[in-house]
Amino acid sequence: YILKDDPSSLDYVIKAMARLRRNSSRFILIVHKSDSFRTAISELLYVHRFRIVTASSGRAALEILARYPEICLVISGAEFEDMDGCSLCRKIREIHSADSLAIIGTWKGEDATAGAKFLKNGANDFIRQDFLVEEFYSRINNCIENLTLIEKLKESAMKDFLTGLYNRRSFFDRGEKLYTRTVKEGEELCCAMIDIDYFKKVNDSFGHDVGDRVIQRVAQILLEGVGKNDIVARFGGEEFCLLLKGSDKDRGWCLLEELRKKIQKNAMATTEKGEPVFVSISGGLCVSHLGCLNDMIKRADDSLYRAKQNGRNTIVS
Ligand code: GH3
Ligand code: MG
Ligand code: MG
Ligand code: MG
Repeated sequence: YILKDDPSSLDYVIKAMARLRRNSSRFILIVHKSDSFRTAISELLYVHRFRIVTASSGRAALEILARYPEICLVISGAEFEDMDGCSLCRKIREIHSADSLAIIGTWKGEDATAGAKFLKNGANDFIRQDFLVEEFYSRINNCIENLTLIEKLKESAMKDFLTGLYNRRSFFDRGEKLYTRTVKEGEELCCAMIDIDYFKKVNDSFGHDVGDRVIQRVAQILLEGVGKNDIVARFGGEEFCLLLKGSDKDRGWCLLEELRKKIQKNAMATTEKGEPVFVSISGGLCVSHLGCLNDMIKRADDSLYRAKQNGRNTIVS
């Protein structure tokens, strides 16, 4: 498919192949009743190091999809023993939305309506079975690049830009789930609100950039200090919220004390002149399961308020 006498086309193919390689650990499911078609498609994709799974029927395809959540693209034929390609698309779409799984429909013959049928039933794209290889790769590429873009957008919508921590919105999404899971498992959950003390002074004395770096460093220390089942989020400007799964009052308090001491002891940033910048944090803790996550946050916030009133640089539970 590389047109050797056409340099612009060659250039295009080389670039497309480089892009394909970057996406190369993606799983693709090929559903087709013909062994030879599945083999041919597998080989085309295999040279670009995609990981391939194949199925010969609609039911097998659905089973495989349930088993391999890594699959990001389904290439579906038009007709199987147990259902047709459009029914398969609909069944897939009942479970997997188009922003996490792409479907490309394919068919043999002259049916001019087949492409539209696939699209109407949930496919992202279609290609006739007598495709040009270059067109095939381009369509695969487009589907996967769109998914990658959506993943990046989702990720950046969830994360706080400055610190990379979860933002307030995704804190509530994830926090509610963690809360429910923890209650169900009969474990303790500890909620901590943390606020940097006299942070305005950092900005006023050293500038906003230094202030930003202090926030970043504090965020990093908090993140390093918690376990993999815990949640750390940037709640507001210089305010963080932690959810510690399975931590009772003592453990929560000890962890926060450790974090408080670590932050107080070490410079959180250095100014352009090389001066170290020190800050302290105050923290409020709430341990018992209250009516809901919101109530826990409110209680932790009340404790934080008392920590501030008690002179700051302290943890109140
Ligand atoms: P307290 O001990 O009572 O918490 O005092 P404080 O000065 O830390 O509290 P205050 O709420 O008065 O000030 C917080 C400051 O944080 C005000 C705001 O300008 C600053 N801030 C908020 N977000 C950011 C940010 O992203 N970067 C920087 N550099 N500053 C921020
Ligand atoms: Mg404040
Ligand atoms: Mg503050
Ligand atoms: Mg504050």
